[in-house]
Amino acid sequence: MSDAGVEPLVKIAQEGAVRTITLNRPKALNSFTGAMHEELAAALDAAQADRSVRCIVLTGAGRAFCAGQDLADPAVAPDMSPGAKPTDVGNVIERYYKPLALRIRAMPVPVIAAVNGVAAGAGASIALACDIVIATRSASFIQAFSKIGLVPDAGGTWLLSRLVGRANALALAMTGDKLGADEAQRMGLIWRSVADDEFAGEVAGTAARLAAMPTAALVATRKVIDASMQLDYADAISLEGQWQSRLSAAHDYLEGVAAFLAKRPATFTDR
Ligand code: T3D
Repeated sequence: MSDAGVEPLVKIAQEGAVRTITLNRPKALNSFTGAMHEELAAALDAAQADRSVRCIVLTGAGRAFCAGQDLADPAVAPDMSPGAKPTDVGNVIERYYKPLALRIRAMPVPVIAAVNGVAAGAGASIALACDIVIATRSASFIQAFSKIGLVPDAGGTWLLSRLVGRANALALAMTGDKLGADEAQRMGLIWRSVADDEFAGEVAGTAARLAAMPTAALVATRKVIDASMQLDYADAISLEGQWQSRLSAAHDYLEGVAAFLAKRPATFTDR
């Protein structure tokens, strides 16, 4: 679908220390084109560089979060003409989705996926790459890849099996069945499914709460939890200790302890 002469493909808004980035191709269910990838990368660059940002919310405009790759994008759509060279989808993954997924997991602030509607294909993988996934009850997650002859990508295989175990991961990926938000929460795929009329408040409240917390420690928590998946128990404890050495020399630890002892709210500033 052409986006010529229309609104930005990614909208940016800020409230307090919370930066909301909205995928904005609602007519195509916010599916990814190369151009939308470029705008999203720029939005993440800007959020990373702006020290007033202490939490990012990634969401979608309209009724979907994101339907994955735009299958009609001329840059990636298969050329159906006889004898045409196949489109190498692997190149698209390397060029766009891998940097995006890695980027989200390395952001210097917590990232919330506010899944406002269907998250399909790479759209689901990108939502699951975020630190905390909150979905509206009517939202759903679809491993759409098998229906078009592909494997889950953009980190999908890695994330799915770790989040919900091999049995659930394989069944979701092979069937491509729609998984409702309540069931996704029950399975451990996401943090929380909330009633549609409470969704905006829940997302805003969680984001504001995280933004007021010790950002550097939250990001270190992500790093240690991710790293610990590859470590044995003893090495994970050592890694935790290394981070405690680093964090306990920083402002936020001293402030957190001082505030606790003085029975006052803490003001965290590290990022
Ligand atoms: O190059 C590569 O392939 C790289 C690989 C990337 C990884 C992937 O993400 S592969 C998976 C790609 N995504 C899909 O296969 C999902 C395709 N979409 C759907 O299955 C359905 O749209 C949904 C289940 C997500 C939602 O269904 P429904 O009935 O609520 O909506 P709809 O009517 O199907 O879609 C509404 C419109 O959005 C429609 O356009 P129209 O007819 O109103 O002009 C539909 O074509 C468009 N749309 C939805 N998904 C995509 C899309 N257009 C392009 N690409 C899409 N992925």
